[in-house]
Amino acid sequence: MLCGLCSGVGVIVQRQIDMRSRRAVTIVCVGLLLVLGWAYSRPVWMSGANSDELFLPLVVSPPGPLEKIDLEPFITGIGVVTTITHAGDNRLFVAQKDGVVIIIENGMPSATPFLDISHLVLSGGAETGLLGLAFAPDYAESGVFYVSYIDLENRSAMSRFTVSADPNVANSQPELLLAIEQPSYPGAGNIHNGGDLQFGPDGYLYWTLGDGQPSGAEGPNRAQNLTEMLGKIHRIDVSGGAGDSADCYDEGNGAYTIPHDNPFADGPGGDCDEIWAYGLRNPWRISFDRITGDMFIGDVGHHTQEEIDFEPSTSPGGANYGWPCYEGMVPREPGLCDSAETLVFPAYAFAHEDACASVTGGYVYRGAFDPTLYGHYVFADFCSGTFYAAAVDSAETPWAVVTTVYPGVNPTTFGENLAGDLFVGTASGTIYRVQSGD
Ligand SMILES: [Ca+2]
Ligand SMILES: [Ca+2]
Repeated sequence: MLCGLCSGVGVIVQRQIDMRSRRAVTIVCVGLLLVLGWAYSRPVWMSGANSDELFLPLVVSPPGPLEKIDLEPFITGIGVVTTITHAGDNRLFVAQKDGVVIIIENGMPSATPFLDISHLVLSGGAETGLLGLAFAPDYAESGVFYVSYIDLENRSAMSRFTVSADPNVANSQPELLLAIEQPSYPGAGNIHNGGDLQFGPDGYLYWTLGDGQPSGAEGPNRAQNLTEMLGKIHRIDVSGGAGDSADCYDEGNGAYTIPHDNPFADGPGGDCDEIWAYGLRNPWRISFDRITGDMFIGDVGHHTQEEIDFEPSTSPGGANYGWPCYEGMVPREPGLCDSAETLVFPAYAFAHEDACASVTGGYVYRGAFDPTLYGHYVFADFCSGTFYAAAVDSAETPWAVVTTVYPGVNPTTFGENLAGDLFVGTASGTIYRVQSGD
């Protein structure tokens, strides 16, 4: 269309001026179009602006293949990071293991915490503390958000909170919805607690709970037992919508409902109606792809395998991810499960190469800032500092995976801002921006 416009101008000019002038006008016109074309087609990063600003529609040339995962320091000197998320605006909310949530805005951490529930949280153990934070989809109107943590009774607890009249400070009075007893073992303490909270594209709240079993100890097969909550992913309705009553909780007010199509909903007693998926050991960080709605689960392994489970957005729920019958793809106690045909095996698994490996599930990058990283699910190994990027938009299976190792970086959690920029939090209190490198 632009070329046609230029020709049209040229024709009009042709009737009015001599050949030399026509040539000069044509050169100027083509030059203008080239400049306009560059302005509209340049990559986003050339604009020098933050990716949370609005842009004109872009025509970006196809990116080259991802070669390296780059970490750019974003914030340092905070506590152990367990959740990075947003509330539907430009602020980044960072939950710390000790029970404090801070806001990062314009690259600066807030001086005053958004929330401090350190007096409600048992955070002394390796895997205890404030573990999950999720803002209601209607947060801008309701001011409601949810926090999961290990409470002073050593239980997995989930509470509702509200924001105060100051948008940067929350009320610290919890409304305890439910709390679940957690086993504790001498020498190991209270571990494998899961604790992630995410709202799905269906508006329901998903909560992960590990099976609570310490490494090296045999015990009850909780992950396959549908009458208890541990070793599962739960799906509940906290919006006040119609649904069945809460079923399995040890403490709390049970002020949530069970979606009618939850896969094991059988009314009071029997199976726990809250369960969405089972057969999980320690689902440490789940996420939903903001474009496809697919769910990605990082499930921490035992002695041999770490795994990423993939659940398509079309899933009706009820998937059995196989623990403790299989660890990754490796049989462990297959007799504890129904036949292998009934199980969902990992989309990706990696073997332990030394004594320590612990997967931290991540996110599919869907931001506009980095076209090379777009469509990659980024996750990591807490122990070795290995970062993985799996090309999940590709039709190829298994996924093509790029790895980059950052020794000494212990990634604890990933998170997105509103624009889809990807961040990783660490045990040392540094948050990095995750991007493609070369
Ligand atoms: Ca039931
Ligand atoms: Ca599994």
